Amino acid sequence: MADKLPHDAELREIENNEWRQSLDYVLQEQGPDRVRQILRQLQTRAQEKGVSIPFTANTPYINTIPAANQPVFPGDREIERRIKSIVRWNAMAMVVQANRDNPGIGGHISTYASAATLWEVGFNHFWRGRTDEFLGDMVFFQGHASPGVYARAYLEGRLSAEDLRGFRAELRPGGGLSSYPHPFLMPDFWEFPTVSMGLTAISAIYQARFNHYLVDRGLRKASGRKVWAMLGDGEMDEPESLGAITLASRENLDNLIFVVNCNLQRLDGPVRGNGKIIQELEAAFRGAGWNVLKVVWGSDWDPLLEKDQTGRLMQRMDEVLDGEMQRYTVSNGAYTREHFFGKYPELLEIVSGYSDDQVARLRRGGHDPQKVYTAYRAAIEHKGAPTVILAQTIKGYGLGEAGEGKNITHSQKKLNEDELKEFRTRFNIPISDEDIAEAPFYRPDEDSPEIKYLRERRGHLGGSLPMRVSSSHPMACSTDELIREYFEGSGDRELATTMAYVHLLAKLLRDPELGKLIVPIVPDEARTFGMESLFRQAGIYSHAGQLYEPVDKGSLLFYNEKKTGAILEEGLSEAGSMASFIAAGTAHANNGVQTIPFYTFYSMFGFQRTGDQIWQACDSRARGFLVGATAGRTTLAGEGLQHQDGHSHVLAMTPPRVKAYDPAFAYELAVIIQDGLNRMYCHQEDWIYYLTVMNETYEMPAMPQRADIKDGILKGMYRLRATKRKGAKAKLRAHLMGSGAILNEALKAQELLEKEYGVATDVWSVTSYKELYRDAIEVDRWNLLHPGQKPRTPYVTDLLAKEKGVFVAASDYMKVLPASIARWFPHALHCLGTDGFGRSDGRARLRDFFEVDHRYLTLATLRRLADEGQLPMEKVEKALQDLKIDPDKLNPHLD
Ligand SMILES: Cc1ncc(C[n+]2csc(CCOP(=O)(O)OP(=O)(O)O)c2C)c(N)n1
Ligand SMILES: [Mg+2]
Repeated sequence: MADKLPHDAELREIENNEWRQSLDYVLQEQGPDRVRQILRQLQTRAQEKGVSIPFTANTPYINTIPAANQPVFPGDREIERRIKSIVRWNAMAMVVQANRDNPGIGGHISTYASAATLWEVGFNHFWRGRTDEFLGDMVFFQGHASPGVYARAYLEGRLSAEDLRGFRAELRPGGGLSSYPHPFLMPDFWEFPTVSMGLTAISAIYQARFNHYLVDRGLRKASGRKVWAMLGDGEMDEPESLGAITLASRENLDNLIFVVNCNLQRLDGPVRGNGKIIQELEAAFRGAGWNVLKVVWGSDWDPLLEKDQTGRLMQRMDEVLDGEMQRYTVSNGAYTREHFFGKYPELLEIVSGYSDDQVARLRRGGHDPQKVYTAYRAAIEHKGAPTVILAQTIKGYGLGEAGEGKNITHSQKKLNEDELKEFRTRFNIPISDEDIAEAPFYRPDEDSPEIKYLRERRGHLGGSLPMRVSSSHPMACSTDELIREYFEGSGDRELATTMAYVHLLAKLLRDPELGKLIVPIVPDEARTFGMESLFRQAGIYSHAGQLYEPVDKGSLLFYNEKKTGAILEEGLSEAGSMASFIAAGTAHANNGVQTIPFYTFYSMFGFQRTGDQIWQACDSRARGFLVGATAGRTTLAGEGLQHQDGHSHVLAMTPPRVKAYDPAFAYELAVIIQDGLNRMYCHQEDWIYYLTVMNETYEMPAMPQRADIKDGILKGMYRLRATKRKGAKAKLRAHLMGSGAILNEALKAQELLEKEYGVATDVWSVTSYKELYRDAIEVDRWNLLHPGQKPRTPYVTDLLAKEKGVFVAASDYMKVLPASIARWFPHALHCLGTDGFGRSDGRARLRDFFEVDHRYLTLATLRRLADEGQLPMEKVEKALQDLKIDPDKLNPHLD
């Protein structure tokens, strides 16, 4: 309603004051809970009377914890500021030196410059190191701010100046420091690879949940460890950053703390120039049930807020856009006075006693140790929910003209002499004008107050971090009995490899030694793979237990949630499941216990969908089994284009620490899983085993009684069934290589070739093209580098050395897979495969469409024989007709 008379406005102001004073009184007399109660009551009352209160998940744009509630800062502010300045200098100098020695080598200055206070308060007061009794807090450091971690490790005496000079020069003699946190490259130092933006947040959430899981399963004692994720505000745009936050609140993960460094910039420019990233994130996290702590303004703003009787300053803070805040950073105090405070006369009034310099120096919350300490303390004390701290900072803080707050600052790698001087002077680093151009590192003496203080603080917190220690104990290798039954075959019972796998997994879970370490992980797909039998046996993990009676309680395989459950049923989240796989697969290092993850997923949604996390798992040195189920482009019938996986084995070629197998029979599967257990858990090798299993049922044969079989399975190929034709009957010779379910097509083709076409045919089972390829390139490399020595031969070449005839390979994956090893065959290899998009249809028609069934294997064999001049081409033409192959059919590669 518009004001009718001037005194209406006055009356309203009096009324406002009365309400405010009442609130102040209640707060003072009865505390915040009572205030909350009354406000809720008033809200309900208003709603009853038909007054709708618009929903807002936001609080005003001020610090969540008011100055009056701040704890006393326990440290020595002055010494901590000195230490921070020195870390800042060295972090900057590392990048400058690296780019001077090797122009264009890259690195980041501005990110750590903005995060320094957020990290130093953590290092000095919160982040606990690893001791004999306590495994330490887990800190995920924002990847491209790594120079800050290295620079601190230098002051702590963990790295030398020479080490710092090796930043981004890992291949120099003696090695160097990796650009980003890579446990694979620095296994004693980095714990969590973080630089693929977005993966940090989801990894930290599932890690925090996994830490509870270990306690609930009795594998570790509760210790109060915290998981800290230091994130960038631009990084929060990645779907994985926010995609799992409801899990953290649903699981009450009060052991988890996110710190988002809101420097309002990403790589190209502002994160939200036209809005406010802190408010946007606040709403998202509050909506998800997190404890949100905003650290927006530094202490210098407190007296201004106190003076702000009318609420105008708060209003202005709410209004101001991030793009404008960034503008104030690059402008002087007069500009900020005019444009920020100048919008309302009463604001100009409250800074009237401030010089322009003072206005310019009004600090952002994330650069104020008191404010940061206050938030961190509240975060570690908060119970029942995870906490996110949203701290406003300035990107490139301290770089001045060289980039502070500028849009180019992310890419700033060099500072000229004047800029170095300015930086040195601003942070008071004792480096002379003569030396400045070199940007030398600076470390105070061992007995200086700074080094003593820093050591005392880290000593108090249990030692340095990050620090990676692989500390679990090797297991005994005694699985022979367990897997023996799979060597015997299934008789006339038809099984799918998925069934054999689930059967074996169930046995492993029952094993007295291994069972407690097995972590079955599955997205919302257990029933698809026939894994529901494990629900009852192993239980589905739920910290809360099962608070309801499941609808299928009466059935044998009821939905069985329990606190000690082993299965991580992650719902429909392959990304979440991968994050759990990494947490379980790295427990040997990060939790001192060797859990064994078996992550079973729809194979199409593995390497294709979460390939970056699989890469991250390898970098993390995770160990475990990835099991792509319902695999094979033509074996998974009906599902069509987005489900039928005919390329995961090609993608599995890419991560160096992945072994990939495409077994056809239960005994092959068992041999491979046993090898995985032996290597990873008995011999402590860092591997990930990828296995594809299928849902086509057939009789599982017994393992041939030959000494070379196991070795062949693991090396990637063995002769499964040799021809019975000998002598004159074996003039025409062929070898068929089959894998997975397509191996059965090769066996069928063998019969056809032998009976109908008189070709003596051997069938070989290829369990792993990747293993064959890896071995062959190793041998090639060795030969190249050792010209004076007797050349070695690859396994596949040795195996086929005496074989005559033609060679044809077929799998349910792309042709490039067998083609990858073709050049080590004694003769040309004809490759069949499933390049192209899948179709929804039955197996027989799919195999015809993709040209991988026994008919095509037969045709390809005859064609090769004709090409070699051993058969007239007319025979091939005739066979094409006999086999009912239509040469004008759709082309699966393109159609
Ligand atoms: C998935 C992914 N995409 C792109 C990059 C390249 N990259 C590195 S840092 C960065 C910007 C990060 O901005 P922000 O999260 O705000 O961090 P800041 O440096 O501002 O602290 C980009 C795009 C990456 N590391 N990961
Ligand atoms: Mg940023």
